[in-house]
Amino acid sequence: MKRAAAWLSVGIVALALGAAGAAPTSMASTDATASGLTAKQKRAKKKALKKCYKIRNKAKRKRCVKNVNRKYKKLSQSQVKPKVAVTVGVNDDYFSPSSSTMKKGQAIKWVWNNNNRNAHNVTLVSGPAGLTAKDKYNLTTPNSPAVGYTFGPKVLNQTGTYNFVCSLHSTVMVFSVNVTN
Ligand SMILES: [Cu+2]
Repeated sequence: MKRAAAWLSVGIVALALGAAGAAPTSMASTDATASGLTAKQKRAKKKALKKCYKIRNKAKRKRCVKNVNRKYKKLSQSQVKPKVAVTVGVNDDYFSPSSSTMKKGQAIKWVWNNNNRNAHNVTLVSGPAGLTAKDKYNLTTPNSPAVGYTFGPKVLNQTGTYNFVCSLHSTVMVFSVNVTN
């Protein structure tokens, strides 16, 4: 009798642990998909998944679910507006501030001062290792008009230090941002 009771309680503990262990994972995945999708897109995703679950072949069913999840994850990410963490003033002839910090995945934006008389640009001169050529190209402007110009928001996805200059006034117009995890 005693032994049976002990086994029973072990079983209950294991069940409770199992439930507790499963809960965070399912919650996290709901949150991730919920973030950037409209109600209509959420319904479409649900419908697409339902269709997948009807597939008898296990491998095909898995592939179907994977594809649907991937498609809507991509969509949700593309719809999330980046948070502008740093706004940099572009002035005659200095950036303000001249240095800053932000988190990976946040955005930076440059705003030209309305009292400017000089043209300027934003030119990335060095960045974290692993920055792609596309990223580098994407972080440089042509020479601007003196006023009425903005650049960004640009999301920075690599940690490390990005050094910018205005190549027209490169000795005085310098700006660096340190991106952290
Ligand atoms: Cu300049």
